[in-house]
Amino acid sequence: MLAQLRRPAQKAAGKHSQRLIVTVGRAGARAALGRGSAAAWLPTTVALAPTVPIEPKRSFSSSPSHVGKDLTGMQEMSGGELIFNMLLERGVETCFGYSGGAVLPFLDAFTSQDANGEAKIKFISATHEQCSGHQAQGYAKSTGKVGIVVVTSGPGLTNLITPMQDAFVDGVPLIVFSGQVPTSAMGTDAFQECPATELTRPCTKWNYVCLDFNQLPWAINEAFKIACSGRPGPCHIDLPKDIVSMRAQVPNSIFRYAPKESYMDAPPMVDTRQIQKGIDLIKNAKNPIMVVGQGASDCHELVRQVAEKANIPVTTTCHGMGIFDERHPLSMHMLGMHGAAYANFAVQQADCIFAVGSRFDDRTTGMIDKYAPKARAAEANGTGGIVHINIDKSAFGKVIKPTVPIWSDCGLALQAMLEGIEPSTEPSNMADREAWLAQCQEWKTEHKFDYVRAPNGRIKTQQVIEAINTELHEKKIIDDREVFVSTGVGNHQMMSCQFIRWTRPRSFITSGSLGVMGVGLPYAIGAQVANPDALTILIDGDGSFNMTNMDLATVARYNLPIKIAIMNDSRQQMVWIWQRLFFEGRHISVDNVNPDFVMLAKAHGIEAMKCEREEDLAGDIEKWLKHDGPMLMEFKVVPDICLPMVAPGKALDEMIMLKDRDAIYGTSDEELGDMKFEGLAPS
Ligand SMILES: Cc1ncc(C[n+]2csc(CCOP(=O)(O)OP(=O)(O)O)c2C)c(N)n1
Ligand SMILES: [Mg+2]
Repeated sequence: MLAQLRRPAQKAAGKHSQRLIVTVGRAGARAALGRGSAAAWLPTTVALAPTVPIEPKRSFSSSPSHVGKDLTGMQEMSGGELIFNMLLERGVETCFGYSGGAVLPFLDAFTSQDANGEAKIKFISATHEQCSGHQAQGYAKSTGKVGIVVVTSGPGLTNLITPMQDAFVDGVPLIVFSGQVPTSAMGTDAFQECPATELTRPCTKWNYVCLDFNQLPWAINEAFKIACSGRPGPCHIDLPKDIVSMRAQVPNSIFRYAPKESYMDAPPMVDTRQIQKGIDLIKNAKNPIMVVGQGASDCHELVRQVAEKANIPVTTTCHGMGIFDERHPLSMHMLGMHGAAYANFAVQQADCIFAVGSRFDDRTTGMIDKYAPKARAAEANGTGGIVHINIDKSAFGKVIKPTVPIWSDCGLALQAMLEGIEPSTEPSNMADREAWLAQCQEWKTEHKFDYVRAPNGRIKTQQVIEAINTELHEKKIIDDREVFVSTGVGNHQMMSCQFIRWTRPRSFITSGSLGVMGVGLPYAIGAQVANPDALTILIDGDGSFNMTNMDLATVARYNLPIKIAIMNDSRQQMVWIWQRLFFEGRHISVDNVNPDFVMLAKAHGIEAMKCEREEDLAGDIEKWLKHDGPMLMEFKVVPDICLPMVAPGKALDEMIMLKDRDAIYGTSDEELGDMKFEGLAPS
């Protein structure tokens, strides 16, 4: 891998080591406006100016508004200033990151201030680059805007691999800028050198190392376009120190106002034949259900209109939570491995599955061979099947083969379907639909999320989350202001899905696909920075919190009023359960030796309290949520199993239910249940 990098890098180093000042010509400006290609950029119109020493001076000031700006002529600036000014034109207000030698020439541009002495782009410094990456994801997940991360070379960049892969699989728009050693040192195993683009290739939609000053504007345009177009995802630009330090005459026209619409690829044209096929299938189905994923985050109003007009029950994935208000009578809440039994029953019994912006992640299908048997049978006799809207063509058939694939932006497709979607008024069909909706309601009542209370007035994670939910809804907090909830990964995460009634898209900030423990605190920081007036709540596991709790320093530094709840069960309980069920109760590496979380928070100057009794729960939660400023509440909880649960190798509707709890979990930690499991533990 390194050998591959060395050859071009060393060649490039030779080519550029003499050049200190260049003039970016018109071809460059063309490409910067998004109409050129890398090839159009390269040196034909680059004129070498006399060599001068690199000076740490800044001469260019940019404003995010194009109005009244002189776009003719040229100005001298460094590579770092060029990137910074392009970010401003793209409306970037906040970046996340960490310092380091190789990135200093770029970082220096962030000291730039407006007329009021405010930073033109706010720079949020974290305690670890992984935290910066997850913060930028929290920012992007909660707003739909691109998250920007700036880190140094070597370890700065390697610490970002997890956030990049997390963003890749969760479809989060992210642009990472990493410093790199000077081109003359690349490939020599120089101090803090790593083969950056080689490392990030598999976990980005696109990456690039700028070996020439002239490539900078083009690379930035590409990164914004690719991160935001189609299914969003991460891009990475590696910035050798000499390229970013270099000063050049740059055409002002590069800094033309650039809203999202100017650089994003247009969505695919809606294919009206596929739309009609989808409408026909849904209209005539007797037992349809909508499965809504995060791809529909920006068209929640249309999701509601379609569901109501077609009179179809709606279930969501964990990233789709809140796109369809869970208080709506048609809501079947979350489906999947720890989803609602009623949602899973409905999917397996449906003759038509209408998937909107979801990708059939294995956590939502159970065993593929046994998925949606009724819809498959209906497909075979032409009366139903699977209608799948997705903007990512590769999602079709990756896991589940659709009867009708609709390659489209979800909003455009739903808009096109809205008019014709009402159910067929054939009397037999009407009666079937009524019966289906009644059946769904019956399942919903019979199998609502529940748990067994802890003895002796002690509390459980489910109970704490239920009480937080009660406070949010009964006091109408969730109606009066925006509320974001982030989590770590484990039982507390799934229990948050189960016991909070979600009402708005993008309000649940979690690591759905990579399942990264430790994301909760930095995600919450990113969401709070992006939405300063919102109530941001972190519901974390003790194990997950231990992975990044040093980022309490970031909460304190920026005085972010995040409300942190630690579900302290002294265990990595989700994995503890798998050991109990699938490894005959042999436990290893799942006990947590925890710090005193209250003292830890106080050491950072953050208010903190502990709650362990049922009678204190409601009052403590009220106090905690009302606190002016950040506050940590440690809930000392009795560990439990998260049910329902689709065991591995089982169909979506073959769940371990609450009534099976004693048989599998036993009645105490020492006493195992009798139920034996076959197959592998979940991963
Ligand atoms: C970085 C990382 N390492 C390991 C895992 C595997 N894993 C999944 S859940 C879990 C336990 C989580 O413990 P905790 O945060 O305390 O949550 P709980 O299940 O106790 O609520 C582990 C170790 C993971 N998801 N992420
Ligand atoms: Mg735990």
